Amino acid sequence: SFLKTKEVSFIGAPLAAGQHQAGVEKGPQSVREGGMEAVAHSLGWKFHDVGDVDCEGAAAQFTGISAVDKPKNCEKIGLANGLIHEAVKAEAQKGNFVLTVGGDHSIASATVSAMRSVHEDLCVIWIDAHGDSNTPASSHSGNYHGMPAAHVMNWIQPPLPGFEWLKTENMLKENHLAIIGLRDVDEVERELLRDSGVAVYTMHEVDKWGIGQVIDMALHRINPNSDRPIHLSFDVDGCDPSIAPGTGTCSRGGLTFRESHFICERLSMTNNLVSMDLVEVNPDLDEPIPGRMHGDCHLVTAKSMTSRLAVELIGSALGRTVI
Ligand code: NNH
Ligand code: MN
Ligand code: MN
Ligand code: MN
Repeated sequence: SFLKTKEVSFIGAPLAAGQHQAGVEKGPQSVREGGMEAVAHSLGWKFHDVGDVDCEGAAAQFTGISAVDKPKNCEKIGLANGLIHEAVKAEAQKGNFVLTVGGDHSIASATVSAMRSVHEDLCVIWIDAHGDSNTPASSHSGNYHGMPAAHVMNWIQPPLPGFEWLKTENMLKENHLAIIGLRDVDEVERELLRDSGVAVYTMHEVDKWGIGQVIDMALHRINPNSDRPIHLSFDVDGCDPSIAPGTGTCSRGGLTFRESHFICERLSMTNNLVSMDLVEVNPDLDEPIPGRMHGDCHLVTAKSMTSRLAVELIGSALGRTVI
């Protein structure tokens, strides 16, 4: 294994400035309160809660007018992400499994580059309804959470203010990234992805091949000899809104409950998974769990649909099996 310990480092990354819906900063607390530590313990992991990165405090260091109009909040996100990057790097260097809970998906340029700085050969599975591969020029919204994959592959030039910590040597090669679950991609973003070495599996491929084949194909592309450490960046909006309503940009026709779990289970079974992001859980937009709808693990205490799904998915990535 690429891990030196059987310990999870939980990093809360309550960043919300990469999109416009309030509430996503409550994601880390909802996962904590949802029983994450108890679930990790039950699976044989020690659990180290690093606490929340002070994203607000970091962002407040920047006052005045941004040097760029896209992405919105560029310097603020850059400063917060710099702290997230350092926190992830420090935990990864201990040999712990690094679990970063957002916050919006903006944090992934910080987590992926941090993991890359520790593991030269890192490959990444990115679960999302969206491509997150916009550049400031291709983005309609200007929201940075639609850009972190592009950024961490070095597609954004010139360098963004606030991101001085993001070094070229920690960026990800295109052929080390697979994105699964896509169904909402912007026009120019589509061209960027088509012309790239990124392995892209939309919901059409999931329907055609089944999720089992899709993950095997994705792993074959980015990790052909099964000798590379794997980072999972899981945007909960990759899941169907019927199971994950509590997120800012819902898109119909997403991954089912079992497909979502299968991804996490399958990656856990590789024994190469070293880190995971679980992002875009917005407790303010979430819906209650119908009273008779039982979960499969009594240790999960989350009270609403998407927070509960988040804890359960992380449990699967940490090795939970039925028997
Ligand atoms: N592609 C759109 C944009 O760039 C939407 C991105 N929204 C996400 N990404 N939630 O995961 O603004
Ligand atoms: Mn510890
Ligand atoms: Mn995303
Ligand atoms: Mn998304």
